[in-house]
Order: sequence, then structure tokens, then C-alpha cells
Amino acid sequence: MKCDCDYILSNEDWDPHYQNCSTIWNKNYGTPSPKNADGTFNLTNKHLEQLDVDILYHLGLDNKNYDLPKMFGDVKFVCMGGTKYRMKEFASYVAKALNIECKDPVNLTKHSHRYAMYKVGPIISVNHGIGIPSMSVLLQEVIKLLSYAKAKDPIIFRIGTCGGLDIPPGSVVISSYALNGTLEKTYDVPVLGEMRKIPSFFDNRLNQEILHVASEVKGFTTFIGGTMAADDFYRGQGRLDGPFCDYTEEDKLSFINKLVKMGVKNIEMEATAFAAMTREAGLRSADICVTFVNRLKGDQVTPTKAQLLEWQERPMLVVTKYISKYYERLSK
Ligand code: R2B
Repeated sequence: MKCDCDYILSNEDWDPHYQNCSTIWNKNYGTPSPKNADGTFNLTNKHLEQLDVDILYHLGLDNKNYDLPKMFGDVKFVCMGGTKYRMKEFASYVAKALNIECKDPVNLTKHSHRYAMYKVGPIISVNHGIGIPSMSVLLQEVIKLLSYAKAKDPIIFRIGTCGGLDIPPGSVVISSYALNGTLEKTYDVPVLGEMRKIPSFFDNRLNQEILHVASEVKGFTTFIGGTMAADDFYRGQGRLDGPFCDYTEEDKLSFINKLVKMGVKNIEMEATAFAAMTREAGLRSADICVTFVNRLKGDQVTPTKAQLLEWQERPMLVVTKYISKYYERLSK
């Protein structure tokens, strides 16, 4: 099996392959890689072949009445984040940075009303709402969209906000793995009445490249570390400020300190499913979040709106720089 990594950046100290390189895939999973020689990828669900039309219900698109290869075949990067507003802002931001003409980004999912998806050049910017159920519905339809569109070697980023663990608010965290609420490195989903546990690791090589780009940006520090993905914002993250709390501050701190000792840098609400599903599809992905609070010092998000808006731009800045490097490399 030949290496089919389309390297974005190079450094001999980094891991030699991306996680979805066909050589790694065969060694790790013993199944054929979903990736084709031209970088397009196949969906592994054979039932889809029986469908006359596959309706991507929450995107308001389908693979019969829309020419998906024409509309999305050029997509190289997908950037996902929580809110519609932030992802519209990202679409304008990345368009400006890359000199792509785009006056007012148009929401391509406007028939469905659930999410908002924008496209500028080869970049999709789409919101996913809060938490794994909302994010995973969107992500699975985006994965099908990219496959039907015959997008080549797409990379999916999640840019988000989170609580930081023992690092200054405003720091950026790139997730190396994701923990569920009981601290296992799996995305847990009940299937046909039984719990499935799907590994939730991110692509080390891609993370090394992103950290390299992020460390060139002045004004904040970027860390690589574990991420806990909670299914709740309050008790599920050990907060003391929810409507219910049946543990003490000492209990909370001992839990947060346990996470810190394990190398966990942040808590958000999507990373396990994001890592697991992108890996299962054979796609590269990275989760890049800015911290709004140091959970060792408090639970409430107290910085001003202006400060939060400025911090929120940091993951956007890092991803935009990374995408720019890709185009710099192409033009050489
Ligand atoms: C971070 O922010 C949201 C909760 O406020 C959630 O989507 C997350 O992971």
C-alpha cells in the first residue's frame, strides 16, 4: 500500500503520516481505506446504494435534484462552529483573508432552517448548534455531502469555545483526544439498544501542523492536549452554578485537578463524536477551541462581550492561517 498523504506542511520531526493515510488505515483497521486514489472517499454504508435519492434533510439538499459535484466538488476545507452568526462571520473573514470575492455570504440551507451553511471558494462554513446530538446530525450530513460531491481530501475543522483547565482564559486548545463524561477515550452511542464505544482520537500529524501555524500568531498561547466532551454544561462539567448541584466545591476541584493531571486542557461538548465520526469516515479533522474561563478559578463566563468576541476570533485566525499556507504551497 502506497502513502497517499497530501501534506500541507512539512517538518521531519512530525509524524510521518496523517491518520487517514492508506498505509496507516490498513495497518490499524484491516479494512480497505474509504479513500480513493484521487482523494475522493466512499461512504461505507452499503444501504445507501439502494436509495434512489438521499435527502440531506437538515441541510435542505439531496443528491438527485442538486448537482452536488458542481456545487461542492471543489471543497477542500469545512469549518464548523456552534452559532450561525459566528460561522457567517467566519465565511466573511476567510474570504477577506484569501481574497475571495464574497459580499454577503448566502445561507445554502435556507429551506431547512436548522443550520446555516455558507460557501466561499473551496471552504464551507457551517454551524452545528450545542452538544453532540446537534453537532453529529450536521456532521453526518456534511460527510455524505462531501462524498456525493466527490470532494478531494477534505479537512474538517471545529472552531469553538470551551472552559480551560489550568490555562489562562483566551488560550487556544487543539484537541489530541477526546474523553467522554466518564473519562474514557470513546464516543458512546446506544445503537439498537446496546452501547457502542467508538475511539475518539484526533490526527496527530495534522495537529502538529496546526500548532506550528498557531505558534506564529502573537498575543495568545496555543496548547495541544486532551479535551473532555460533556453532555451537559452544568453538572456534567462539574460546575457549581447550575440549578442542581449535589457535590461540594472540594469534589469539583478534585475532579478538575484529576483532569489536569491526565493532561486534559479543556471541556467542551462535541469532541468525542467529532473525532470518532470523522475518523470512521476516513477524514482528517481538528478541534480548535478558545477558553473563556479557567475552571480551577470559577465557573461563570465573566469577561466582557468585547473581550469574548476578540477571543472567539482566535481559532478562526489559526484555521485561516493554516488554509492560507495550503494555498501558498499550491502556488509554489
Ligand atoms: C462550547 O460552548 C457551547 C456551550 O456554551 C458548547 O457547544 C461548547 O462545546
